[in-house]
Amino acid sequence: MRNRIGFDEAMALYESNDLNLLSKLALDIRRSFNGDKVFYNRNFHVEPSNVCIHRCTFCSYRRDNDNQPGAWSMDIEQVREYCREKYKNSETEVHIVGSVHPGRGLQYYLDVVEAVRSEMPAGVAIKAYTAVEIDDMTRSSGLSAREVLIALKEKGVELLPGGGAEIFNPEVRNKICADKTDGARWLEIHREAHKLGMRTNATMLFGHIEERKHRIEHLMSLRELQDETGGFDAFIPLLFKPANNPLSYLGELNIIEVLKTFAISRIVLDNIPHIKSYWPMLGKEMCQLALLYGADDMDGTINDSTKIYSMAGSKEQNPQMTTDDIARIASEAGFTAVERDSFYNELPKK
Ligand code: V47
Repeated sequence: MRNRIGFDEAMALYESNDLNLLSKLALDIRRSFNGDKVFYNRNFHVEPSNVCIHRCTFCSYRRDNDNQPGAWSMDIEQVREYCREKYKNSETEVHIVGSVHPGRGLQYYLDVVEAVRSEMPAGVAIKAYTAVEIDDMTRSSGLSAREVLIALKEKGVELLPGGGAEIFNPEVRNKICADKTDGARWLEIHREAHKLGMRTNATMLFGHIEERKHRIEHLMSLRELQDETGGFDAFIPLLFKPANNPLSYLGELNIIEVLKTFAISRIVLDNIPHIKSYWPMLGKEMCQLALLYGADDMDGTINDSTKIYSMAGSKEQNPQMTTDDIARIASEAGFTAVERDSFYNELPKK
């Protein structure tokens, strides 16, 4: 049994400026889980709307209503058309994430899943809806989280993305997203999903007003739930991007702290197999560097289908990568890119 790092030790590691040491510790753990593999998949996103009842201060994407400049909302036929446009015969996953639209209830979200399911060949997995969106579906429908999850599963959702976690600490959360699902509820919804046999991811939004201690607490809450259920596949540290949102004045976190945060995530989360280096948000260079600080998964090809990060100022304004680009980024950092499906089964080379 590996010696488990505690809160104080994690804080002490953050203090260290020995990045070589942090990299080595993180790489040892990533190797024990994943050898020298860097996983990726072929995927695209569907973002049905950016009109949202929540007023998260870190969000550059949300709009109040459908009449505001920059707002969009797809009807079901538009979701179908979008899938036909984005699907290039090789994708294995569709990731649906969007917003909590004031005029939509559970039925719309089920219809979106049904539309995606019917447009995609069998075998293409649907990863859909954050715990925040699911929590709002429980409110609009009067159903429990378990009932909503069962309904989504019946329509074809196979796994949940990790969004909406932000920072669990109530004081920080009250300052950045006071009006949405709290940390305890986020964890409860993932626990319910795990009990139903659904795999899920977890995220942490860092680099805004939170402090190191809040990040470590956040990681420890995830570690505790993972001890209980084993249902998380991947953890994604999401770096706050500061353009066009109410927290813009904060600017972007320095790269040293970003890399330390990847390493400490890898070290603390000794029971979550994968750490994702999400390139549409980090940019390709920082994504590559994060591979040397514990990340082993680059997410996917994306095919210019997500706007959350481009609207927040990411370098990747039209995010898309070929599998050759991904293989090169992995190999330049000393790793081997391996295509996976949504459940981390390795796929044969095409
Ligand atoms: O919860 C919003 C984040 C998340 C900003 O499971 C921002 O594989 C940085 O769910 N700067 C949603 N981040 C995205 C999400 C996701 C993303 C990638 C992979 C997976 C996965 C899931 O996006 C939100 C929020 O934390 N976000 N605005 C911003 N300005």
